Amino acid sequence: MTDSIVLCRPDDWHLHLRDGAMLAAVTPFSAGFGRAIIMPNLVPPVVTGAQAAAYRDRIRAALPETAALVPQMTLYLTDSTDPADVTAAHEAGIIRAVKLYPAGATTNSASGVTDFDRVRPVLEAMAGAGIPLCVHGEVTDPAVDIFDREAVFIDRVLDPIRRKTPGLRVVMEHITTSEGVAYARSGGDDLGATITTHHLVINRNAILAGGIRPHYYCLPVAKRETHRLALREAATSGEARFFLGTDSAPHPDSAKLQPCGCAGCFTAPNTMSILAHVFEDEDALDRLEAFASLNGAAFYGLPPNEDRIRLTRRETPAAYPATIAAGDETVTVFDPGFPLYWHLEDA
Ligand code: OTD
Ligand code: ZN
Ligand code: ZN
Repeated sequence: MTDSIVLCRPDDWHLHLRDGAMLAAVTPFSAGFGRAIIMPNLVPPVVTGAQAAAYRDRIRAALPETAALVPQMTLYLTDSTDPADVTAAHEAGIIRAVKLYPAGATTNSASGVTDFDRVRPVLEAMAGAGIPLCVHGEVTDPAVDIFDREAVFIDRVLDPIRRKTPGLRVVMEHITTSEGVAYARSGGDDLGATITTHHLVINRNAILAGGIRPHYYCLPVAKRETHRLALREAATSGEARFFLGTDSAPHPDSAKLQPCGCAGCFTAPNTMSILAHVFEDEDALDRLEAFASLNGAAFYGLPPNEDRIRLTRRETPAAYPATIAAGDETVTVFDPGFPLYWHLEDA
């Protein structure tokens, strides 16, 4: 049995670091990734290049001195985003991508796009400048069943946007369905898809069977088992279009454990150990590096990180905190439901 593997340092192509006390508490847990695409859904959202630059400074201040992490900033696309501000922020090296949230699709997405024709000039400018659009792919139509919202989004929104905007590079964020996998595969090298750690581990039973478990509730919501298996097949395939975006999304327990609890799983502290377990299960440890360290960088036109990490399988499970403190609050760490024998170490 392989008991030690060395990988190029991984990147996290979809990460929520928040702000204030939460930012200070959670950022060190992502410090071992080389790069991370930082989500802009703060309150208020990061909508201008100047706001992204200021947020990047706050992230840098929250990183330990030894951190590898280089934050890759994004702008939150709204109906009134200025195309010139987007291209200027990109040229100045402040932003790596732009994020599209349909209004109301997930946590803090109230300012998202309500009318896709209004953002057409921004999308055209992005296509021209090669700036990727990261897409939260769920319709918000209350008439659509929540388990169908990703598949319906692909047909109603994503495919039309891509057809109308040739050359636009698109990342389907956190795909959760076999339809998402199939659509990602239908594209050329202008289309990528991130897959989270938790969607490789849980299906919807984790949230609902035998009691309601708010810590497994996230958006897009986990689907039935066939979809989880499709995601595992895609992630472990080694195909260049699929790469890691943890979507680690911390919330205080006081906000999750409510009659109307909020969505998000906090996976930053144990992601690499969980992924090694999943890839070992699928007999695909040799493809973990493609998924976590190579494919995303290539999509974004960046070289792989130069340094390396080691994952070692030991008899004693890797320790990680069940909860962490953030100011006066606690945040619960994602529990995969199995012991984590793969320990993350410096190479
Ligand atoms: N999903 N929670 C959050 C974002 C994501 O859709 C997402 O990217 C969040 O809390 O920001 C969640 O469940
Ligand atoms: Zn999302
Ligand atoms: Zn997210």
